[in-house]
Amino acid sequence: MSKALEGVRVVDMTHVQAGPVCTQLLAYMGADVIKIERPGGGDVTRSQLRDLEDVDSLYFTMLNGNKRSLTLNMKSDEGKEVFTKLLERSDVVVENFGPGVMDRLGYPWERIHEINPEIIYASLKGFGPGALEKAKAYENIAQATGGAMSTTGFEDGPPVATGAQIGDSGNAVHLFGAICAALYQRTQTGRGQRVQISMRAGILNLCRVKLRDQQRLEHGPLREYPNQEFGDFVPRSGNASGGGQPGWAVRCKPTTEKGANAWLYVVIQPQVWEPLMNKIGRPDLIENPDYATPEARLPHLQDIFDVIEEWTIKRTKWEAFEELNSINVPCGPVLSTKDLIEDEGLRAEGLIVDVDHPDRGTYSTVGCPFTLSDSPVEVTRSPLLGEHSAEILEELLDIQESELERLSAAGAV
Ligand code: CAO
Repeated sequence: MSKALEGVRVVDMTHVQAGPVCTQLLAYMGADVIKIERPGGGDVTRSQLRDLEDVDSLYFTMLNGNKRSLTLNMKSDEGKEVFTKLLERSDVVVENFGPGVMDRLGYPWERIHEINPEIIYASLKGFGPGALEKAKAYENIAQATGGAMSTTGFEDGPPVATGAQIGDSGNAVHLFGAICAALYQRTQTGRGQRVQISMRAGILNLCRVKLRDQQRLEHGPLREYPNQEFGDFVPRSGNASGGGQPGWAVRCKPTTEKGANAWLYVVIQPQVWEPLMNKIGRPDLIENPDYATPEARLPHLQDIFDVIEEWTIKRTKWEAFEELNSINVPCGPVLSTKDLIEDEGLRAEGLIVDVDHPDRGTYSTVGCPFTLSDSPVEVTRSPLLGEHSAEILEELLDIQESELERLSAAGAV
């Protein structure tokens, strides 16, 4: 069966997390992704957070599956020559270097567009134009500057970063979507274009509802929030959804000595109020005027979740989930990373996948988060550094062994 992006060649100059996750998605969709790396060390993540000596880290292997690796010294004349030819023969080039790096290498957008007017040049930076434009950025800097940290955590505690990598992997998804849109437009115009995203822009997009609440504040307190007092900005609201349906994480019976993650997240839709109160043995609250309607419940949400917790604490999170789910109460157990990686259902779904690697043996990785009925994904391992250099140079640029030796001796590949 064909793949959605079969025939699309991607020059992948990305490193660390945000860029590589984007190009891995392009590769999952069938694009030929050629990862360009500095000879010697390659992407810095190959050797960061290593669990095994001298073996590509899980940080690298889990973000760079399904790609080919070409080593190229972009600061040498020979390396630039090869890169220019690659651009001529490719559809997309992606990079997430610090500000100004591509210009310093001699490849601003104008030059790339001149070399190949059909190529899509996608870049991800920390920030767009303005005061922060020249700043480098990592995950939590994006979360801090895009509105995520100031709205995450509890009111009386410090701002908190999420475990989900919304700045890096989250923006990789934004960039993936933008590249696919540009590829589609090219089918009509025949022209490539420049695609740009900043990590902060992506976070802001994910914080859209918090900006909604910022404007609602002008008309009074946010009554769906558990907070008692409001200033002139959206406060941290713990585990409240702050949305149309109130929710909270309630404690359950621990199953391990440490009791880690013995929690269930419960949402009270209006239509489940009655069955929920019956289930937890509090039918007296159903018609109580302080609790009978969603509006009446707003000032008492904390009391209500305390009452629910008196019931869940006698059950494990899975027992409580089964019982509440059976009466259609939206809820979900708080799952640990151990729960997830050992989950047979996620493996059956192809979301946790085992891959063989020549140096590290088998490792588990995360598969493609979506499915296309006409474009199956087969997850393959990440490449070793420069594993496909000879193959790519011969196949695409007709560079034979003797020339390859010259390039290698010059330190270009
Ligand atoms: N051959 C030769 N040189 C190469 C090369 C190659 N194949 N690939 C990269 N380089 C060089 C670049 O030319 C550049 O050198 P100069 O600084 O001399 O121009 C350097 O390697 C890379 O610079 P950088 O600024 O991208 O890297 P850094 O480690 O200093 O900063 C990061 C890393 C992530 C902070 C920065 O790249 C950045 O802000 N990127 C944009 C935001 C982003 O993606 N952040 C995600 C981080 S994941 O948590």
